[in-house]
Amino acid sequence: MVKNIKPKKKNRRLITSALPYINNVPHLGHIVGSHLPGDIFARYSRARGYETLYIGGTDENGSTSEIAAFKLNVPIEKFADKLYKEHKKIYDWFEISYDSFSRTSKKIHHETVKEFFETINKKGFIEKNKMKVFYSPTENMFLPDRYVVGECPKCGYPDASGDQCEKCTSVLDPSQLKNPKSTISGGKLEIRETEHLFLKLDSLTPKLKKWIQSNKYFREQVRNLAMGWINEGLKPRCITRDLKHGVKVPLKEFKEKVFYVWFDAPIGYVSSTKEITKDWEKFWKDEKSEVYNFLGKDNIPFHTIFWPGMVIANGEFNLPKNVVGLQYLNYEGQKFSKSKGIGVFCERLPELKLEADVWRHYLTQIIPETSDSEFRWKDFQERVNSDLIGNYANYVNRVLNFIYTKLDRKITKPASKELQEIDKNLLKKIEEKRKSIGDLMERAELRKAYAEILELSSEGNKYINDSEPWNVIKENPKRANNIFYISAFLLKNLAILFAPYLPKTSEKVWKQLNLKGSPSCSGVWEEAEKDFGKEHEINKPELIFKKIEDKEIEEYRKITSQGIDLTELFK
Ligand code: B3M
Ligand code: ZN
Repeated sequence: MVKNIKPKKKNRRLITSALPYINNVPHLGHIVGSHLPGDIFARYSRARGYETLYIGGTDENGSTSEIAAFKLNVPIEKFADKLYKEHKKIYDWFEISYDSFSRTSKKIHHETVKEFFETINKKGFIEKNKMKVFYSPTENMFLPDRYVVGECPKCGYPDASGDQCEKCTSVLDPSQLKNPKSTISGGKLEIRETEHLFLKLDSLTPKLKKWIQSNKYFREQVRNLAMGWINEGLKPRCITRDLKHGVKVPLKEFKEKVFYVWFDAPIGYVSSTKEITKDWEKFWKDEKSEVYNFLGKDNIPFHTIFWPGMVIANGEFNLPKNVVGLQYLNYEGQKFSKSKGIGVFCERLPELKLEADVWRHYLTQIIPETSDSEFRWKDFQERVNSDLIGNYANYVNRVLNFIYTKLDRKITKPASKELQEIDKNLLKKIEEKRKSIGDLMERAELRKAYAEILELSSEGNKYINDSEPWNVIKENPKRANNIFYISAFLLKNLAILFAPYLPKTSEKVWKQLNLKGSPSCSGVWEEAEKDFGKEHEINKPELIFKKIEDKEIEEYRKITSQGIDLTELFK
């Protein structure tokens, strides 16, 4: 019925979402800021037949987790075990389809970091140098990164931490902060000089610059941010810290130090891959393999400068094909804050008894792809009731119910000469949309692609309205059959196109259509062009979603604004 799309030889894809720190349980901002877009892209890549691995894990080293455990007076290992489970539970609930979700506390990771470092060191990209670091007389220790807060020298934000200002995303050295204080005692700090290891980013600049400038896929903001750093002039960056907790530096004179968390964490992508397949090198080093990173705004400098710098210095790994940097999500015009009860805290979501797909549907539409975006309950309700239910679920019901009740659950393939103009137009539109949606997905423009899929679903509703099958069937049952053969063909296409976004819903539609296999299986896009054959019977239709009422929204808001206090987890 529709022209064949030629299958082409597919590359391999390795997709990552930023490894979350485990100092807290994730909120919706974390989900839309990397896990959900990474997941949608991974599911899409599988559907297109790419040999795909979707890689994640928890970032457990460095001062962030150390401080969180310290504040609760819980040993770091116990703390990390618990928080890992809480994170994993939430990503599973959201149907985030990680092929590997590892931990940077694992032995395999420590070994991988050591090897990676040794290669860079051998190649001459590491140097020793002195660095000014904060020393706290009260605690009698050096205080790196998140142990120090102060004023950002670039934008004046008063709560910048030692390694980065969260507000303007500037990467800092702790000694650059103005009015620095200890986050533990609030006490004043002294500056002392100690010896550290540095990655020679300055000498990696030409290659980094070439990679950034020649990358066709980067979004404007990502490229501009990265070029901003290059233009400012890259300096050697310190990769060691005076901490106990982390990956030990494999050099005698540095054995009291650990690696800076942003040195070991990205290598976590590699160790997490290693953990699940002996073929990990195929995914990382083969030229037919593409790496995609999904991450939040504050992680952009690390994924466009620091980690690619490490990759270039190492010389054996592929540079990412796209670094998909997402902006921030706000909540009803404010910043998420667990302590102030502002936001939606994921650990409470299962209590609402709404399916994950309802959330995925709304969250997709507010992925902060090009600018910061807003979560609004009113908007949530409207978009679920109008787009998901009024448009898509309505289409599903109309098609399946008509076939089941009026056509004795059967559809028969129309002969080509029976096709009317209106049918041919719809078939053409399906083909065109599949192409444009595919193009958007390739560039990871997931929000736009989703809007196009919803539009295609509207086209389906319009087609049914315009062809008036409820009248037609009285005089011409054969014509009614033809209308629904084509409507069901569109529904099958929608199930495939929606599957990366609404995986469970697509499974249901697939079953009700009585199709074999799954709308999420590898290479399923090739199936989209195939019709149902000469004759096809569907299964009994079932309602897929329920409208959200005003009073429910109020209840949801109340429940989800109260995140679980971490102390509760350790009682
Ligand atoms: N853990 C930052 C964050 O959670 C950091 C990402 C690491 S990705 C290699 O936002
Ligand atoms: Zn700043």
